[in-house]
Amino acid sequence: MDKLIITACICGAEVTKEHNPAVPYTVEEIANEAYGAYKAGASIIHLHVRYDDGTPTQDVERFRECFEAIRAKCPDVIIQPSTGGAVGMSNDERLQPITLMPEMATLDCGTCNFGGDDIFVNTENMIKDFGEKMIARGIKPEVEVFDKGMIDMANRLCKKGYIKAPMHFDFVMGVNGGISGEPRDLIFMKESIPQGSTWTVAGVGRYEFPMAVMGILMGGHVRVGFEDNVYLSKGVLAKSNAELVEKVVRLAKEFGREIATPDEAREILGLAPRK
Ligand code: KMH
Ligand code: ZN
Repeated sequence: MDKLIITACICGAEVTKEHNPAVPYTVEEIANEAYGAYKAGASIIHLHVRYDDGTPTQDVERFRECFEAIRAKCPDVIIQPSTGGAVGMSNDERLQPITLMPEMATLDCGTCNFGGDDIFVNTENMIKDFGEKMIARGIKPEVEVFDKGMIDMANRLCKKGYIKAPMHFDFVMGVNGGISGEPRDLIFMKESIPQGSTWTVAGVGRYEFPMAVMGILMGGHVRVGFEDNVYLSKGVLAKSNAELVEKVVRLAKEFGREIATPDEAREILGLAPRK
């Protein structure tokens, strides 16, 4: 089995300091949270950024500042900006961070309800456009899927050349509007991707650690962080993203799975070696 790649989704666009005061907003807070997660064992930072008041933004200059601040503290970590941004953002707004030529970026492969009246829009043409733009820049997409139908969409678009094989999937499970995070759901998702793909699982809320354990056991990879869940255990807020990563590292060790460094993650994912 490959070593375990841990992705830390440190900030997100929806979670706020009201949910957990440790959610980072400022560039310094974001860099510190990224550094803590990296020291704990994360090799990928899935990055959303905020203005100082907590408003989510896809502003390229804010991303640039955060990239620089993170790289100053953890030069080898893989930074994976979001192209999902926040519900309601335009395509151009969402795509801004890919102009910074990151190694990876998210590619959300379908539209879904996102709680209440919110709809996270990703039409087929949007996915094709985002996919083509990533191919043109040599960016490896992290194919985010919130339901099984989105895997089917990614598979179709891969065959048509909008996404390069082998794909790397992120099964986001437990969003209010997507697939839930039961073991049978993860088995179904994993069995629906093409042979040779890699995958990670992001369990949302109470699904975070059960899905992490399943991911560790099934040979996948794991995403944790405040974007998905703010609790270390039932009713106990995590003090930092690092605490969530540390818990995954402990679980992985219990099951004999070693943790990948960023360079090992690059190799597993087929990214170019760091210069
Ligand atoms: N904030 C969500 C609406 C991504 O990063 O690509 C979308 C999201 C997905 O977080
Ligand atoms: Zn995200």
